[in-house]
Amino acid sequence: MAGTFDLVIRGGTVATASDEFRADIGIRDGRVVALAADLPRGGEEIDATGKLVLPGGVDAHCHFDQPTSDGSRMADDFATGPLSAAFGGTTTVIPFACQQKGHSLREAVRDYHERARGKSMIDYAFHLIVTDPTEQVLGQELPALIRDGYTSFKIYTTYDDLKLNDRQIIEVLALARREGALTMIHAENSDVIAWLTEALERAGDTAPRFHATARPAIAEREATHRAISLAEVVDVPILVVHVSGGEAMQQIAAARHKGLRVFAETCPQYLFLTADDLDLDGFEGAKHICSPPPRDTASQQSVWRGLQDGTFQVFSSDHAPFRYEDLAGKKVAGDKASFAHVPNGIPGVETRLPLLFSEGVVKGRISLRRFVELTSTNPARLYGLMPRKGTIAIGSDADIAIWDPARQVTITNDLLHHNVDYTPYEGRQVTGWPEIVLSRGEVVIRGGDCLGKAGRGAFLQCATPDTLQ
Ligand code: DUC
Ligand code: ZN
Ligand code: ZN
Repeated sequence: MAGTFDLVIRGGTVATASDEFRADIGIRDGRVVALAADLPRGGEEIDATGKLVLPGGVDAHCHFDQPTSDGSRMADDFATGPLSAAFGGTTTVIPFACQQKGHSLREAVRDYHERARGKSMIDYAFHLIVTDPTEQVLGQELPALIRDGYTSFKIYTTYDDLKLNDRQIIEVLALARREGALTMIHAENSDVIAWLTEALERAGDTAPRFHATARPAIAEREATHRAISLAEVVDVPILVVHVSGGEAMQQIAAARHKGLRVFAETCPQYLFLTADDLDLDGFEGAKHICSPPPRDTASQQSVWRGLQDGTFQVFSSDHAPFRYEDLAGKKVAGDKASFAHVPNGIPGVETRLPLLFSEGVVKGRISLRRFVELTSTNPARLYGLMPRKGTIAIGSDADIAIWDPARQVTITNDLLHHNVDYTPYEGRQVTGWPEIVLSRGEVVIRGGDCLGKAGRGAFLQCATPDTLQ
C-alpha cells in the first residue's frame, strides 16, 4: 500500500454535518480517498491526535475589491481577502460580481475575473449582484451565466445604486424559478430609511450611532415580509441574507412553518455587536456601521436561538472591509460626516469561525455538527458546490481545517491578515483555533505561517443548487 496516499491525517476526530468519529484521512491528488482507522503511511503525515478535523469553511457572503459609488475603496482584494479567510479556517469564498446600473452583467463577470486573476490562495466562486434587470439581462445574460456556473444572485431593496422595485424583484424571482437559481435578498425598506435619515439629519443627529436609528428592525421586518410574499407569489425559494434579529426572523420562521422554502443567513456582527458599539467616542462608532445594523442583546439571543432551532441555515461573514484611518475608507466623507455618508460594512472573514466555535460550540450553545453545517456544509449545498466542498467524504476536495479545540487566543488586529486597520472584536478571548488548513490536499496554513501561493485558488462553477428542507 506504500505510495497509496500523498498525505494521511492521522488520529484526529473528524466532524461533518452529520457525524463525529475517529478516523485517519487518506488524501491523493487533492481529494479524500480513504476514511478509516489505521490507514497505511502516506507520503506525508499529519498527526492530528487531540485535534478536530473539520471541512474547511465556506464563506458564502464576502465582498472583495468591489467598486463603490462614493469614492471609497474596499481594503481587501482577491489576494488579502482569501488569505485572511484561510488563516481563519475557511477554504472556499463566494464573493460578489456586481452589475453596475446601465451596464451588462457579462461585463461585471469579466471585470471580477480580471480582479481575481492570479490572486486568490483558496478556491472561489461568484454570486452575481443584479442591479439592472433589463430584458437583455433577464432574457439572455442571466440564463447563460447560470449555465456557466453563476447560479446564485443577490438583489437589494435598499441603496439607490443597487435597489430594485417590487416589479423588478418579481421578474428576477421568476427568472430564478425558470432557471433553478437561488436569489439572495438584502431586505430593508428603502423609503423608511430615507425618511428617517432626512429627519435625523435635519435635527443634526448625524453621529455614527444614528445609523442604527435610521435603519430600524421594522424596516428590515417589512422588507423581509415583502420579499417572502413576492417569492410566494412566484413560488420560488429565496435566501434572506444578513438577518439581524427577532423581527425579521419571525417572518422567516412563519414562512418556513407554512412550508415555504425560505432560507436565511446571519453573521457574527449580529451575535457579538450591538447598536451600542456604534456609540463610541468621536467618530469611532463608524467602525461598526454595517447594514442591517447590529441591534440589542435581546436580538443577539434571538439570533442564537435561530442558529439552534434551524431558522438559519447559513452563517457567513458579510466581510465588507473599509479601513478606519483612511480617506478612501470609513472617513471618505471626513470624520465629521453624517452616518449616511459612511461606507457600510465591517471586516470578519478571518474571525467568523473562531468566534462561532468559541461562543457556540465551546460554550455549548450549538453542537460541533451544527457548527460544520452552518459554516460549511449548508452554504456548499445551497450554492451548488456539494459534494466537492462542504464535507469530508470520499471524493470530496481535501479542503480541511485542523483545529486545536483548546487553544486560547486573544483576538487583536495584529494577529489578523486582512488589510483593514481594525477588528470589531479587538481584545475578545476565544477558545479554539484552526492550526493547519489544507486546500485540495495542500497545506496552505500551518501554525501561523502561510505556505500556499497566491493565485493557486481555482474558480469554481456552481451547479444549480439543491434546496434544503
Ligand atoms: N451591508 C451590505 O449590504 N453589504 C455590505 C456591507 C453592509 O454593511
Ligand atoms: Zn446586503
Ligand atoms: Zn454584503
